[in-house]
Amino acid sequence: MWQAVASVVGFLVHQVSAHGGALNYTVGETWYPGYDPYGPEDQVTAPWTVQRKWVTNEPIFEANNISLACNTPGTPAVTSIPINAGENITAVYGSWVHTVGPMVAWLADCGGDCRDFDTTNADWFKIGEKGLLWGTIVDGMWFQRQFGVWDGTPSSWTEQIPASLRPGNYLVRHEIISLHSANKPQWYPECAHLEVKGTGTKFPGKEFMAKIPGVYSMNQPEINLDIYDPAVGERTTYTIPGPPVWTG
Ligand SMILES: [Cu+2]
Repeated sequence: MWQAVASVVGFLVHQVSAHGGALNYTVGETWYPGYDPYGPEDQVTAPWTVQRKWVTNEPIFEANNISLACNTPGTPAVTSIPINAGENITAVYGSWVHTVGPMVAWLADCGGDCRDFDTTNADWFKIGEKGLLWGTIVDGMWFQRQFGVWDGTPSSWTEQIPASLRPGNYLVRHEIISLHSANKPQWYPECAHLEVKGTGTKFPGKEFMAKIPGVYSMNQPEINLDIYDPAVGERTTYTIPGPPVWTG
């Protein structure tokens, strides 16, 4: 129960600062508390810690920042979220306030124990992404806008672990890219450790893989844009950068 209390305290802090991140995860009815950047320091060694450490809910502004992988400092979690291939994982945020930009969920195979895994070696693949649902870039319905419920309750984002994925230890990375500041994209990434179970045998090929940092750059018009320029903001399509989503 004290874990739930810690999350509520963190949630209040996040509302005040108008930024945020993935604070908790759910699989079915089971809750897994994440690392709270405004919680006690001993979380980092607590036996329940499933999320890589992050120390501020401020965004990352640079496409080539090494912290783009798993935030700052992104040091390993203690344990993992058990999940069967084919099940859904939900990332639960505090009350999310930004409204424009894509959200992408990624996995990377740790090739062994995720506690020993350095993300500079990671090959990331997408398992889900959420972009512009309808309307225009500047004021249309992005999933990011719909997901921010504005009534003080948490925002939830659900994606499926592909049913045919081979079992193993994986990082899951939830990323929100906020594009409301002209030509100044904001990244909000957090990672957790997963133990994927099941009888799957598949793994995505190279065409689905990306390096992070590496997949984004300020040369991409989907990343470096001014949504308040009508030539950009009035468009009704937005292509999420990076490789295609792998669905198994
Ligand atoms: Cu913010």
